[in-house]
Formats: sequence, structure tokens, C-alpha cells
Amino acid sequence: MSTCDAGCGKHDHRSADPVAVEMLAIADREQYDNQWSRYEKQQPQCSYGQLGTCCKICSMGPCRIDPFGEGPTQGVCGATADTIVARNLARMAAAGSSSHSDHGRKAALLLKAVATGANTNYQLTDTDKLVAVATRIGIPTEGRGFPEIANDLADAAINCFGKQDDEPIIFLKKFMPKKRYQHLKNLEKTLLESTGSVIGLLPRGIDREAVDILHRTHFGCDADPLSLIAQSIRCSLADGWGGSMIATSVQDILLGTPTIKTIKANLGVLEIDSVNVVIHGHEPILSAKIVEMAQKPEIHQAAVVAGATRVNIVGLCCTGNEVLLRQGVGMAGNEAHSELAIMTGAVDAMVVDVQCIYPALADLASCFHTRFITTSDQAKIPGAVHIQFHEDQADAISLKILNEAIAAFPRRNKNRINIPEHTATAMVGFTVEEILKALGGTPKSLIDLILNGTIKGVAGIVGCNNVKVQQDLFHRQLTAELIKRDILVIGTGCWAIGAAKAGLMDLSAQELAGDGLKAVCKQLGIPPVLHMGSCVDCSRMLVLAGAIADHLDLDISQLPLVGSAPEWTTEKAVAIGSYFVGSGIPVHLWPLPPILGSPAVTSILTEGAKDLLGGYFFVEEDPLVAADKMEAIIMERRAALSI
Ligand code: SF4
Ligand code: MSK
Repeated sequence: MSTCDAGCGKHDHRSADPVAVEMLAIADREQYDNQWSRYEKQQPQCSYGQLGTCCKICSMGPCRIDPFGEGPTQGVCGATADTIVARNLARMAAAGSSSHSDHGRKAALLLKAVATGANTNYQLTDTDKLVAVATRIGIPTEGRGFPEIANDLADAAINCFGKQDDEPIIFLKKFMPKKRYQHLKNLEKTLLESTGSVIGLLPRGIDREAVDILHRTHFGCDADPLSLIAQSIRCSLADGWGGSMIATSVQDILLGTPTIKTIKANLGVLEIDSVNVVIHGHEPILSAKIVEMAQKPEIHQAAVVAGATRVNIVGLCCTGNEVLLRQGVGMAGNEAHSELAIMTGAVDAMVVDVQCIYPALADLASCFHTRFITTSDQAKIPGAVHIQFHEDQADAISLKILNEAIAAFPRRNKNRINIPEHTATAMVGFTVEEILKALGGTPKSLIDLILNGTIKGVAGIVGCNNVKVQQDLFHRQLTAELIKRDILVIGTGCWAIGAAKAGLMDLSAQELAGDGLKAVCKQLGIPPVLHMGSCVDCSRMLVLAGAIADHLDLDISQLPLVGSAPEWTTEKAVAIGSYFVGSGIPVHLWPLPPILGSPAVTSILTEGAKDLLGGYFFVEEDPLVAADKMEAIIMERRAALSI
């Protein structure tokens, strides 16, 4: 069922990554439960859920609407498929936005604690970024000390979460390019005039927009698909231009803005003779400290006493991306690699913070010597060892976690160790600052390359692995196809890890690019596929798009930009897609989002949004056809600009 029809053993319908295929053969042989085996047991999955037409918002339900009209057309309360689908989607956007933004809140609170001296475990590491962000927000910096500026910046960021007035949040107001901001403002006015009701798009408060969704989707409130979708966009914009942007900016200030570096990616970064610690999740505040503390002589000595050569920290998912970009830590893999990593038998500790952590990892770790350590009160998992993280005791807690891993090392069962050898080399760390530095300090060179057609446009690819898609296949094929067409590909998250593992971020990938893009990459000494960071670092893409738009005095919706989340899984991906759309960028999605049960919602998101916002969603299951459609969007926008 899972191996290829030819039975060669090198291919597997579950993953396009040969390293995963190697590990899946072991999983099959040893009967290790995993996401693919559990997915099979879930078949057939509920088609109402897939279409989005199932509602359990109140206890008169659950209600479900058959979209083919062969059953009730309304829930008990009278909610239609359109209402139910729109409400479900809005709740997904709220959950996704909340996850990113709560992450940003913690960074902002830590900045405040560092600025006031309440936390001495962290420092203001990148003061240039501090001054740059503060200046952009309108905070005076001349003649002031860094802690004073940081304190004001922390207050401004914290205020974005909880303020109660109706003004748009300051981060969005100051970072969103002028024309997009004005467009959204005008659109609010037009919608008020045409519908007679308030349909807000500019976010007033990060927390408020998520609470607004929970309120308006409560039993007996908003039943109008348009207003529900508008609020989803507003909440998501609060994430992209607010919570995520705060997370990225503040983490850069506290932990350092990433710089270009070359790293190794895939399970081969695990080392047979080392204490291997996998850090997984999303928030780098703890994991960056673990990497730092692992350099301490006493930790090295303890590892040697335990029989290891050293402590080897490697990353998974977005926590992995964060420490990869800042500290050059090797990357073990993306979401679908999390179980495979433990199956190598060589992971002494897997340390997790929040988001995208399978609860199944605790059970799997218990089959090995692996210490599975949860650290956040927001992500406690039965069966895990919980070591609660407190930012003001970060040094001590990191040492405790590392000692747990070292203590596990001698308990390894050597007969069960299977570390795949393969790693790929990837050049990573393409923040906006680094991209602009490579281009001479301003977006002008990039813009010139786009205007003269050397680069046709830019595609931003984001998102996860999804068990419904062969792991990394869409990431690999779509990315390779786009660069072949002279479209620069940038992105984040598990896509970025998939591209790194596939060698697409290696300089040798220049040869896969079209002639124009290849020449530019060779001249600059960069790959044609740029790793911009973790999920919250999608905000870096917004900043880049904004810089190009402002430079040309255009709206983002006029630029030859397009987005994709080709293996999306999480509610956070819904939020990212929605703020791209709200920012004027068309977004490709695969697998199908749970909206097709509502013709009205489908039409608003795929057609109506194009007229109103410039950005819109489209779905496509074939990577090559998706590349055709993305290129067509770029060419349509180029034609409209007469370039
Ligand atoms: Fe059913 Fe309406 Fe309750 Fe939803 S809110 S479960 S559609 S009665
Ligand atoms: S980790 S949100 S599976 S990208 Fe950011 Fe990967 Fe998606 Fe999580």
C-alpha cells in the first residue's frame, strides 16, 4: 500500500523525502504507530467536516447540512450551510491568529522585563533593530538609552493587544504600505455605504479581533457570510501586521536578527556519539537559551562523563527554524519528521514549547529511552516529563533540561539506533535586512530586476506537511517549477525545511533556475529559494512586499507577487493565507479548505475578494498546474503595470 508499484523500496506514497522513506520502512517493520498509520485508521473521514457544513456551536446540534440538498438545508436554529461554513472558517482564523499573536505577546512582555531590568537572563542583542523598529513606530530615539527605547517599544507592542479604542493598531498603521492602508480604509467606507452596516477590516486590537470572532460566531449572532469573512480577514491582519510582526521584531531585538549562514538539514544531523537534543515547537525564547547553555564547559564535561563526545542540539519545525537562522543549528526536519526523529533511537531528549507538537510523541518516546519534555503550561501532554519554563530562570531551566538529556544518553539501546546518513546543505537566514544588504541596501535593485523582467515576480510559499499530501512532494515540485520560470521563491515554516532538505536552498539549485534568476543568483552568490524563517516570520514577507510597494508608490495588490500554502495543515495557515489575501496577495491552497459546502463563502473567497481586496484564494491539487496558475497571476499583474 505504501511502497511504490515497482517495489523498488526507494519510493513511498507517504513521503517524497528519501530519508523519510528509509525511516518509514523501519516504522513498518517495527510496527511503530505514526501519523500515516493513524490516518488510515481514520478512513473514511467525515465529508460534512471536509466541506465545512457541520456545526456544534450549541447543544441543539451537532447539525449538518448536505450540500447536495439530500437532507435538511438548515440547522435546528435555521443556520444555513453558508453561515455554518463561514462561522467555522472564522473560528479557524481566530485560533490561528491567536496562536501567532500570543507568541508575540510573550516576546513583548519579555522585552518589557529586559528593558526594566526585571529579567537579566536575556539582553537587548540587536540594538540597531531596536532603533529601526522604534523609529518606524514613531518612538523618539535621539539621545535616549536603549533600555528606555525598548521600554517604550514594549509598551507600544503590548498596547496593540489590549487597547480598547477603535484606531487601527500602531504596528499595522506604521508597517503596512500607505496605499494598502488607504485601500482598506476606503473599502470599509464603501462597504458601510453599500450594505448600511459596519464591516471593519483594519484591526483595532489583536486580542479584540479574536474575541470579536468568538462573540460573533456564538449561537445566535452573525449569520452573514460576508461580515464573518471580513472579520476573519481583520483578525488575520491583526496577526500578520500585529502579533506575528511583534514576535519577529522583538525576537530579533532580544535574540539577534538572523544573518545568512549555511546549515545541514535532515535527520542526518543527529550524531551517533553525541547527546542529541531535538528542540521543537515555535517560541525560540527557551530554545535559543538551550543552544547557548549547551556551549557551557560543565555541560560538555557532563556529556563526556556520560560517554558522549558532545551535546548536539538540532531543530524541528519552527523552533528549529528560529535557532537555525540565528544560531546555525542543524535542522532535523519538518512537521512530518517529528515522529521519524524519535524512531531513529538516537534522540536523547525532545524538548517542545508550543504548537504543531503531536500528542502521539509522548507514547512513541516511551518506546525508546527518549525524554519527551514539555515546557509550556499551554502545551502539556500526558506522558511527557514537564519542566515548566520561566523566562526569569531561563539559564537554570535550560541547564536542567540539558542534564535530563545527558542522563538519558547511557540508556540508549544501541541495537535500535538507525540514523539516516543523508543531509542537504542549505543557505538560510534571508531576512529583509539580509536581502537588502545583498542588493546594496535598498529594494531598488530587486525592483529593477522585476521591472526589466529578469525576475518575473516573487512567490511566497508557507505552511506545513499534511498527511493527505505526500510529504514535501508539493513543496519540492512547485518550488522547482517556479524558479525554472524565473520566479524568485521566498518562504517560511515547514515549506522552508522541505525545500532545504531537497537541496533547493543550496547554491547548486541555481542551475535549476531560469536564465534570468540564475544569473542574478550567481552574481549575488545566493540560492534561488530563500529561507526567511518561521511561521511568524511570514511578517518578514509582508515587510518586503511593503518596502517594494512603498518604493514604487503602488499597492501590494498591483505587484507581481503570489502566495501558496501547498501542504497546509493548521489554523495558523488559515490566518497566514487570510492576511496575505487581506494584504492584496492571491494565495494558492492545497489540500482543499473546508469551505466547499458553501457556494457563497467559496465565491467570496475566490472571486469577491479579488474585486474587493486584490488578494483571493484558489485551490489546485497538481503542483505543475499550480505553478501555471501562479505564473499567470504574476504575468497578469505585470501586464497591468505594462512591464
Ligand atoms: Fe445546530 Fe444552529 Fe446549534 Fe449550530 S448553532 S449546532 S446549526 S442549532
Ligand atoms: S511549524 S504551522 S506545521 S509550517 Fe510552524 Fe510547520 Fe505548519 Fe506548524
